[in-house]
Amino acid sequence: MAVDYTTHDGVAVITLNNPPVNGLGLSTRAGIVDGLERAQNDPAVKAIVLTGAGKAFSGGADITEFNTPKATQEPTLGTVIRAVENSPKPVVAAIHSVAMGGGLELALGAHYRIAAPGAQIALPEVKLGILPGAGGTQRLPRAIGLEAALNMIVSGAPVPSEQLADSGLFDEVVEGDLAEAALAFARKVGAKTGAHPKVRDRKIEHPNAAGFIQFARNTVAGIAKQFPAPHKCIDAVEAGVKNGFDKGLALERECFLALVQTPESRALRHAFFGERAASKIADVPADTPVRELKQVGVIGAGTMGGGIAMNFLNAGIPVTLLETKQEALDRGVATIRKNYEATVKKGKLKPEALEQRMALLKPTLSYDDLKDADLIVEAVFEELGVKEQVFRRLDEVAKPGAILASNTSTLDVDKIAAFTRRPQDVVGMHFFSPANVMKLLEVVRGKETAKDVLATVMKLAKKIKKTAVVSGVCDGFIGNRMIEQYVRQALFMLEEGALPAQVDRAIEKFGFAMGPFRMSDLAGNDIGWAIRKRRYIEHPEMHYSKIADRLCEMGRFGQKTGGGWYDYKAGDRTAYPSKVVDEMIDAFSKEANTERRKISDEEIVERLVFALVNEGAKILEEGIASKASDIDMVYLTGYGFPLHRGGPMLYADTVGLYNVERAIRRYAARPNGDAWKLAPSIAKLAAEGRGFNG
Ligand code: T1G
Repeated sequence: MAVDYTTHDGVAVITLNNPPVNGLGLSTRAGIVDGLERAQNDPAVKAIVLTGAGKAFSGGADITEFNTPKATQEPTLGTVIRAVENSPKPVVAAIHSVAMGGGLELALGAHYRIAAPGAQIALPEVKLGILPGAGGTQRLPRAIGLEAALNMIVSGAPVPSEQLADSGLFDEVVEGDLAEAALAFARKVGAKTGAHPKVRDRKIEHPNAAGFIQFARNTVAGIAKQFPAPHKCIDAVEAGVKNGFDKGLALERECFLALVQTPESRALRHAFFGERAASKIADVPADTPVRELKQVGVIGAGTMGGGIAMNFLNAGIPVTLLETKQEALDRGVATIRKNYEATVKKGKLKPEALEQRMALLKPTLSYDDLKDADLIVEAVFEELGVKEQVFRRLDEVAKPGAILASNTSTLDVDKIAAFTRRPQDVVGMHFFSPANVMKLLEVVRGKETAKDVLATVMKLAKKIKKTAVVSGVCDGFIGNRMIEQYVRQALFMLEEGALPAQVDRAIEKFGFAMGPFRMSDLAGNDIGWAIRKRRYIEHPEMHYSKIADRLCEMGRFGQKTGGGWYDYKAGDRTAYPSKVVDEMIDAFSKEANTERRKISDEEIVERLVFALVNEGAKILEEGIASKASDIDMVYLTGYGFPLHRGGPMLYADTVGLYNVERAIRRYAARPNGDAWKLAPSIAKLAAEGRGFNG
């Protein structure tokens, strides 16, 4: 049973013991009810303490049980909380570390609550696309007031327990030994006669509840366009304010059961678990010893090198930043300082923290200064010859056991490793620009990369707050290899009848942060041009529309040249549709003897997204990515894929691989259809009625 029961001089202690975070799964829920009954039936027991073993009081309902029979099997959490609340003997919840979601709702059912300082208190359900489903929308407003409760429920943000010390939530916030304090408190209340206080009996006081709730609705309307849950949170709280506890509870339950079935909630839960699953590598045991990582070297003080260096400085790790020329080095250091100053100006960084971080930065022109680094990340020019020089030099200078990482975005990490006598210490760490902002880090595993190197880099990624996803070695790894197929389709559609603004608008309506043409104008159309030129030589069989080359031949590289797919005005980043480009596109279709046709938004979205899905399926087939959720995490954290759709692979599951397959076969039979080689796994999974994510 995931619950322990002990007694101590008249106090029964029910301890949740369901690692890792005392999720309130079925066996835990049943264990609590059993413990309560044992306590009621023991005349020596005068009071009951409810507490959690390990690292949490409770992290809430066991979300691995969602959408399984266990989730709604009795005793449900509602039943458990009613049993706690209706216990004739007083129940004291003793909270440490984490009381979240159902865990906090359970504590709210107790008659008393005491907490250690520093505990994270939250109702984060909204971040999973649902709402508190065990009375949280009714009890929390009665415990801490309407405003504080609604803020916590709609944001899902944790609040430290000491901040709630005077909120009416806790009877005591105790320093020192929580267990002892809980026993003492229980003995005290156990000696009392008469009824014990229930949160549900308190009133929700507010001078203008209707006004505040309307204000909350207006706020949510602005920020939660794609997500239904925040609105339902307000509905449930409002029902309790207007119609009383029981009616509010009934609406809460109704909303919960509806929300847990929504694709948005499935997407958010998928992202929650996907983030955690990404850090696990099947053949690298979780307890693999990691290498010491006290200081880092970064080679290259350009945009990428500077951004990469900031990640380590932000985590308090000293960085030696190497450049070949003093003025490039000075420029790089100045840019890092400027970035921090901008953060200070926004009030997100204290001035003294800026100086602390800059003090950790050691600029140099000499490789010898890298000799003590535990990890060296190169971010030099994306050309194999340049990488070769750097890695041969590192092989001489770096200490034994130093991890040598390349930030390459397209080159072969195995070839780079072969420039050294220590390929086992070489790994790819592909950051995304701006490197100090984007969460995604592709960790590229060479065929000889050592397991402890991977374990060390994955642990470091957590420390620098990156979502690290392991990729095998192939051209473009996971993200860029897929985006190449996405861009191919975008270009074909221009040839066939669409215009840049229409394509961007359609995919941005689907939820992408930025469409392919606005994105290309931002990144620089010349970058894609260089890759295509390489592609034409290495893969002449890969048919590309040459329309983007025509744009580059016009010198229209994007924002940096004042014009790309769109026109731009000085100092204004707005993308204005360009007459010149539209005419070029028209002319291009004529030269290609392509009869331009109207292309629907639906076709645009299908061809762009299924191009990602199809390539993602091949990446899984080849073992470049180990799981579909890894591919989704790459797209959610590095490519602006809409979170409410859960990533390309989950989206394909939502559409149904049967339908994805039919669409791909349809496009394969049309002009430019040679770009569509259906991934065999899509047909196989579709035939079995399965998806990528089970
Ligand atoms: N259920 C199942 N597993 C969970 C879990 C949960 N609620 N929370 C965490 N885990 C797993 C996680 O997958 C990971 O597993 C391990 O615990 C450590 O997590 C009715 C219905 C609690 C603050 O949304 O915010 O209650 O990878 O790496 O950084 O109203 O986990 O080790 O195998 O994040 O110390 C509401 C979600 C549920 C809380 C701990 N509760 N969890 O952070 O560890 S819905 C939540 C967190 C609900 C009721 C409704 C964090 C944490 P593995 P971790 P951490």
